[in-house]
Amino acid sequence: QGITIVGVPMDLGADRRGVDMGPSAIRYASVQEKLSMLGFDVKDIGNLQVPTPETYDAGENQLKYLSEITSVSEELTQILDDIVSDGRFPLVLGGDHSIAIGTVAGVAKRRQRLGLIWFDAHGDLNTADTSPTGNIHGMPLAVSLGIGHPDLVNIGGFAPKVHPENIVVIGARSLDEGERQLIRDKGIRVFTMHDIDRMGMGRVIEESIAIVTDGTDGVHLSLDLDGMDPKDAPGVGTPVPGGISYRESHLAMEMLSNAGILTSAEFVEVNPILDRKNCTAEAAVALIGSVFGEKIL
Ligand code: DIR
Ligand code: MN
Ligand code: MN
Ligand code: MN
Repeated sequence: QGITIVGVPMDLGADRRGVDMGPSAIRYASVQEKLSMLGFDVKDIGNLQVPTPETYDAGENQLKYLSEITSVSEELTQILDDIVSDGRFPLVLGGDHSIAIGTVAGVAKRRQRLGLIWFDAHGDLNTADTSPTGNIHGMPLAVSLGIGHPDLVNIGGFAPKVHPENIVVIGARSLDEGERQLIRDKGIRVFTMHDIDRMGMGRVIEESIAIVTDGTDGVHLSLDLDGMDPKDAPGVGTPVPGGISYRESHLAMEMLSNAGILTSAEFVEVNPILDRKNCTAEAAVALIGSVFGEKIL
């Protein structure tokens, strides 16, 4: 199968500069070589053009850079839709997690029902009303559910992109009060670090696969590197201790690969300025290897 890589050097959705260099850092860690070695036909179409924060006014405090993020998201939606139409697997490199608004819109466009795996320390379920920061990278999962500012919710011309019963969040350990409320109201299955400790990652992924494949015709993986423990992935803007270990994260990817359910993926929030010798980008590429079938034996 063919894989098309697209980079989104977005850093308008988060407070820390440097995450715009994430796509370069992941490419430098040899993502294309890894996938070619695994036997895939890989095409890298380069980066989207993203406005530089210094050039623009952040605008409304509770939705910083709303108009810039909206226009990049619309463009990304179109590009993703084209990749899916070509029958290729889209692999998106971020950039902060606000890019998921466009990625999810693009991969949901031609599907009846999309399953969604959200690997993250955070819920990304805030709205302008509940966000403690006004940063849009804390909002993409809510937006994909059709909750939030209409400009974001209606990207791609349809809403919602996903239904609560086909979503799992894996690795949560930092949730804001409004996010907890939304999780309860919508009945979203959140596997917190507590659940991962108690159940083991193996069972978490078995249950996750059942949820995201129930009545769906595609599954997207949105992987925020801050879901991993900061000891293994220090190059992220909002690290939270007590995360998913290096091996647990690989077990998750290996099981998803064996199940053969994924139809698109994105790896976000890699910030090489905050990193230790590019090890977070290297962890991302190792995880990408596992997603695409790399085996130990
Ligand atoms: C926080 C942080 N909940 C916010 N979110 C992050 O700003 O909404 N998401 N870092 O990945
Ligand atoms: Mn910024
Ligand atoms: Mn996130
Ligand atoms: Mn996060």
